[in-house]
Amino acid sequence: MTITARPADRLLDAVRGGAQIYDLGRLLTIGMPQSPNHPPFWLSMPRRHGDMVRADGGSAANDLLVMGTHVGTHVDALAHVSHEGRLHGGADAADAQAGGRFTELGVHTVEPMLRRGVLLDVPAVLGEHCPAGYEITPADLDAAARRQGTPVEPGDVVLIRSGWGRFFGHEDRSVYVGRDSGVPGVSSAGAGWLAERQVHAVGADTIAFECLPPGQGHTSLPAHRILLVEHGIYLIEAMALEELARDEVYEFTFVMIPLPLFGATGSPVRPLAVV
Ligand code: UVW
Repeated sequence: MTITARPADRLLDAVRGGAQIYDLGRLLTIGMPQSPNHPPFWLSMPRRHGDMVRADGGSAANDLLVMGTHVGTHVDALAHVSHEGRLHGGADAADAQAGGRFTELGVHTVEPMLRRGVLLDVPAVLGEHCPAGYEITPADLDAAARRQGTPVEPGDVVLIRSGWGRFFGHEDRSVYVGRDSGVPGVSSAGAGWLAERQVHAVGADTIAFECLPPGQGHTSLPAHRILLVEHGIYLIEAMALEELARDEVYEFTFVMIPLPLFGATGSPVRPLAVV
């Protein structure tokens, strides 16, 4: 597997201690907010210290993890969404899923990402956090890129901050999920803007990347269709983008390694921004 090496010099700086690393992944905990479309996160400890004490007096604890692959900070593989029975590239979705694994477009085919990353900070343009259900428009994206001086280039990973990430840790998890109130994000027009720029992947600080209009739940996802199915652009959801925005870091080396889960539709990830 070939990995784009352009930002490697900055990574070397990081290894030498000359760069800062931002963790863009959310803590995975039981009860964290997640889309009702997916099975919840569950972790238990079936073996505790003392359950099996070795001859040398040592013992090991271990865990059992059960979770949907689209829970917490995660990447959507191209197999995740079909439209009118077709996956990206035109493959028949029914055929592709027949064996219970997506051999062609599963998340094991998503290469580790080492690319230019750009944060588009929309609240910095609007002067406030995006309200619930707000559709982030191409004009907003243009304005954010212009204000920051970071034009989007082909092959980039573009992270869109709406400000909604502040609700991830809210005691009422339904606020972040936004089933009734809606969630801000791009819709068809914004997805088209990203696709025109031939980006490699996109991400956001929200549960479904795209705008969820109030009262519609997670039922209609046009940006998923445009990006995943029509253009082969990966989606990263539920990202932690607050620290990048706080430090006004808009351009960075983006690093992300999906788990090579053979045939799966997505993977939990812990993306990094290196500056
Ligand atoms: C949602 O379920 C809303 O997100 P995804 O399935 O794209 O991970």
